[in-house]
Formats: sequence, structure tokens, C-alpha cells
Amino acid sequence: MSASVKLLLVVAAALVDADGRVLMAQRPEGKALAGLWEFPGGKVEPGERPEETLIRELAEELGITVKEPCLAPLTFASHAYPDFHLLMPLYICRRWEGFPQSREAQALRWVRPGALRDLPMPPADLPLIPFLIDLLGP
Ligand code: 9L3
Ligand code: MG
Repeated sequence: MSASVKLLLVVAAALVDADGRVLMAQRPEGKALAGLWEFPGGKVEPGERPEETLIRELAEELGITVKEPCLAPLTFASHAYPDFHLLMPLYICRRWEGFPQSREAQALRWVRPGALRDLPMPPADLPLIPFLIDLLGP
């Protein structure tokens, strides 16, 4: 990686339901990586703490409020795209307020960790699958 490559900090959440399923969101038409299934989240804006970004993104995208207990990243995804290097902490959320709903025209789906491999996902998200299978079972 050359010194001029941009570092992009993105936060993502594994929202885990009572059955150990994880909420996946399909990136809508018109966005980069459209059609791929990702852990919901987004870019950390200047001046934001990543925890604040997570709260903001999940409110914007899904209309839910996450609380402090889930606000510690358990692992990080890291992927070199051609024009930037993505660093993405993954937060595990088991409790939130509200019912996740599509607020940005994205399809949503609850998926067992063992079935995540059947979904086309952005390359950055793929290495998180074995981590979630270890944590939550298949
Ligand atoms: N990205 C990858 N996996 C994810 C998320 C939330 C984001 N789980 C990548 C896609 C884009 C970049 O991060 O290249 C910024 O995301 P967005 O702001 O376009 O959602
Ligand atoms: Mg997003």
C-alpha cells in the first residue's frame, strides 16, 4: 500500500436476533456494490466518534436505536479496494429499540451465520463470516 492511499473508516453492525440470526441489508441500485448483501453501517464522518456513527447509521438505515451494551467492536474487517483501504470495526448488537425497517430502499433479510456464504457480499464483509460462525454457531 503506497503512502497516498486513502484510508476509509466505516462501521458495521451484526444485529443478532433471539435465534442467532444476523440482519443483512442489500445495497440498493445506484450505490457502489449495488445488489451485494452487507452488514448495515456506513462511513465515519469528520468529528464523529465511531460509536456515534453506528447509532446514526442504524437510525438512518433501519429506524432503530442501539444502546451502549453493543458499543464495543469485537473485530475489524480490512480490505484494500483499488482507490482506498477500508477499515471496518464490527459491532455485535443483541438489543435495540424499534423494529428494523428498510429506510433507504434496501432489502433486509435475517440470516443464520452458516448461510451467509450463500449471499453475494462485498469483499470486505466476507472475512467476518467465520468470526460470526465461531461466535454464534452455524
Ligand atoms: N462497505 C462494505 N461493507 C459494509 C459497509 C457498511 C460498507 N458492511 C463499503 C461499501 C463502500 C464503503 O464501505 O465502499 C462506504 O459505504 P457506504 O457509505 O457507501 O454505505
Ligand atoms: Mg450504509
